[in-house]
Amino acid sequence: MPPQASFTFPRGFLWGAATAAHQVEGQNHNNNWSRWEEEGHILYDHRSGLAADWWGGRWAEDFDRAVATGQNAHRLSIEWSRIQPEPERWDDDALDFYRQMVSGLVERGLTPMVTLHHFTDPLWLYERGGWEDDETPQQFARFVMKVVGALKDYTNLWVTINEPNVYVQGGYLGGGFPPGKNDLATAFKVMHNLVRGHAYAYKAIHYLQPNARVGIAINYRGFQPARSWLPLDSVMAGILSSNFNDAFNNSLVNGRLNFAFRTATIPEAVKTQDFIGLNYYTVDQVAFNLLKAQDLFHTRFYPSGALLSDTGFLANRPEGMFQGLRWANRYNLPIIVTENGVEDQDDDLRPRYLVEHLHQVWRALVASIPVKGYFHWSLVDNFEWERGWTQRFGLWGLDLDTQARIRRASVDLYAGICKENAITSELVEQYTPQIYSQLFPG
Ligand code: IFM
Repeated sequence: MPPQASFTFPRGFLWGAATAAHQVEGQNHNNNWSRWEEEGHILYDHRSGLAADWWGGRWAEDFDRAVATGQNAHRLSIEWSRIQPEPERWDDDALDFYRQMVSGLVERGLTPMVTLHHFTDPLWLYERGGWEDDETPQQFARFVMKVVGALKDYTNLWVTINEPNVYVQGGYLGGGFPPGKNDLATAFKVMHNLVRGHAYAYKAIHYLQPNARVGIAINYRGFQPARSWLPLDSVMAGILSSNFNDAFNNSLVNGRLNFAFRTATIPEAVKTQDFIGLNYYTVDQVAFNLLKAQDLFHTRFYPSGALLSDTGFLANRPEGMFQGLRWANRYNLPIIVTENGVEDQDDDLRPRYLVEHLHQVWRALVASIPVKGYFHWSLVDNFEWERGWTQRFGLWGLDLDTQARIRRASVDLYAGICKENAITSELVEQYTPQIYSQLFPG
């Protein structure tokens, strides 16, 4: 019998999963992603379709599952195109739907965290140029006022914009998101407007709810020089990190956006964050490559021998979680891990990925880094953007034909951790025996 030991988390730690409207709701027909799907840009021509049918009401059963399996929080997002289907029309029924959902979390004892923008834009906004349009930040603030007015009785924990860095990379630097552009100047303009949009939203939320806690969820990616002896690899890794990881959050500290080899001053953005939301998935090796002018002279890859997810999209690099948390701590604010997870249909890697990443969160806590919660991506399999249904990130699997939920072993592993508020040696022995001696040596 192995010795009893545990890595214990602080009392009140938030344990949850994260979801996003377009990925789980289904029946979204009025945003840039539904258009993108219709235009055939998704792998294998997949469509979000019914997704996990939350718009049909299945959110309730998924919240029941979350609470029955030990979670005490949930992060979800609001679909802008439902609340404001046209520039001058607000849909009160849609607002009511979200009111029911968010109060449904509270009734179940789950602390809600609400994201106001998670990749999708209403079609009318998209057709006007989306975040390329300098009016969009104000438009976003109007929408935010509407939502916060409706939901502020149920939550005070808000994420204004999910992964603005991925939104820009995906849509404006050739990453497979709408509108499918690849242009540094436009990418900079969009990033600039996203910072402004966040700042206006921050102020609007605090105006309506003085005790609100508002942040963004940044996608932090580790960039490691592939050859430590080659300065050009380090330079490239530094350029990637400062553009992808630092640019947005730094602008919220000093009011200066340094991105895509351009600079802008945005004084209204200073001090518009109450916590750092960290989405962490993996670390890339970065190599300078003179032949890759179209990729700004670098290649990125995972180290040989790394444990990869089903489609090779992610490598298991738990040490990057600790680095990400150390990075986040430079902003001297409380930190919430707003996403972390792996695509894994058969749940071969997920248990290990989960335990190793949470162990790094625990390490960060021991190093006095103020981590307040962890949201696993995701609760149930969902529509993975340009990768469609090829990637399965859910604790629960989803049978798209029947809408049946499939209980993966990770559900019970995570339930054990949430309920114990700890990674215990018993859980590790039961679910991830292959890393037992690594976690509990001797
Ligand atoms: O599914 C996405 C999510 O919408 C944003 N962060 C990364 C996840 C996994 O790809």
